[in-house]
Amino acid sequence: MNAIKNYINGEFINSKNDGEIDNINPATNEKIATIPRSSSQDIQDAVDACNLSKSSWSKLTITERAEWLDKIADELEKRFEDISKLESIDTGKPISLSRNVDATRSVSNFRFFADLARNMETKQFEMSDAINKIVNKPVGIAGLITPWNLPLYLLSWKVAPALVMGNCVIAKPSELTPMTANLLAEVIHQVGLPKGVFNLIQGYGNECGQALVSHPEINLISFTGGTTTGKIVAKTAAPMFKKISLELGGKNATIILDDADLNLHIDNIVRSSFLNQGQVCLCGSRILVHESIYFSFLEMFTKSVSSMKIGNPLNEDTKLGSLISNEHLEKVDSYVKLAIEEGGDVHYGGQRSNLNDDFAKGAFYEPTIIVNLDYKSRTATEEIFGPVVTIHKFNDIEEAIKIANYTNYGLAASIWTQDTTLGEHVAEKLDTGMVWINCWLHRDLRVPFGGVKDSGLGREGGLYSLQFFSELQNICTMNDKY
Ligand code: TXE
Repeated sequence: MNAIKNYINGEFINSKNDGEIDNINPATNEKIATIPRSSSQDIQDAVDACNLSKSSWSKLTITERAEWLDKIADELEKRFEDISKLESIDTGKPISLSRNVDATRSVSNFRFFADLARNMETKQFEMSDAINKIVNKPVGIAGLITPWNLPLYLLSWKVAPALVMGNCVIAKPSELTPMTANLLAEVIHQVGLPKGVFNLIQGYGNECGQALVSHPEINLISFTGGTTTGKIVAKTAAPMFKKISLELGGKNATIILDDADLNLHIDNIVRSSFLNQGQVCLCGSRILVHESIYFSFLEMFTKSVSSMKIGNPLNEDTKLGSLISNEHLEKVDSYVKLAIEEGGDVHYGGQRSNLNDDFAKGAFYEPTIIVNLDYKSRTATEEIFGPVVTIHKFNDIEEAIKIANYTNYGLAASIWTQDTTLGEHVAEKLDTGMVWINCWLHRDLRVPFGGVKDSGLGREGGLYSLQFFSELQNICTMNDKY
């Protein structure tokens, strides 16, 4: 049994209270590890470790810190297959996905931010009689809280910019997916990052997570997770004036205009709905189709969905693995039942998948298509975060925009049309942080990433991350000859 520990001040140690939490493989429902059930005492130890190291770490140049990110990336790359397999076992996602998305992006996140920071220009504003120099100073101690859907992908997305901008880090991954965060700590230990600069605390969100957010010496919180929890985090951090970034839930629209090239795009549209079993905040869970192509779209979409193989996440040809847990499966299934109560029809799927042998107890759920549902219904406006899409007709562009905006979320959307000028016009009318046209999850790491309304606060990505993970100081110097 894998006994995962915390990583504090350069040491792998148990929680002070010796509490433990079981870690389950959701595809088999078997216990695969234990993790510490950390508390505020462990958070205090991590804060003490940061206080011992933050002065020397912040005194390094940005180039020296970028070199540390490169060392971490190189060592992570050596463990590429470990990351892929652990992520698949811990989350239930297909190994092809954990390889191509999770492991690949975890390595590239460190490389990307190392290069970006190295080449960051210092800003100056000249006046007739003075010069203004803007300095990026470290914020101090960064609390990074991450969810279970893309564990190392999202943790590395925060750790890399936080470190390179001179902060010390206390990371708190989801209690459901501790394994690749632990691997990152092993890699960081292996490369010899100065102790206390990176610390990892495992445990429940409402225990050590809450203690992290409320600790007075932690200056910044970067949170990715559910909207409900995001509100709790914001309420705790706001009166302490901590820097905060919240990347929360989504209920994203996929808008199919009447001229969309379905033969070209149908598989990518299916991917945008069901990647990671629909457990990606960017997934398109509401598909809006122009009425003139509704039935031809529905036929092509259903055919493509039904061809996806669901099963053992470690099989190379598996397209759909298990959900994160049986508890989450029950939540997803409750929304399918709600959809029927709200007048919808299950056009495809709609129940737990019956697999045999080792996977009989796994959290497998059929990809589900719901039709004839009012776009104002709860099922069509609340985040389900599973392999469930609702499909709605629209008559014209204005109606499509109205339906797309009819949700409390505002994270992302995709628009499929051969008229990209029209597509960009529609995009600007959507209340979201991000829009893809004729593509989805096509990522340039330099762009701002985040949402509006219940999808969160702030932007990370590229220079937006470097700015978030630093305090700006302006130094205005009068020239002495004036
Ligand atoms: O998220 P939580 P969960 C959505 C999705 C999902 C829902 C809940 O709808 O069903 O969120 O998922 C920590 N103080 N997304 O339970 O609870 C927790 O330990 C501090 C969308 O995973 O938000 C974990 O590390 N921390 C999302 C992290 O917060 C707390 C991806 C996220 O947990 C805490 C995942 C507290 N009081 C879920 N309570 C996305 N945007 O991608 C919990 N945590």
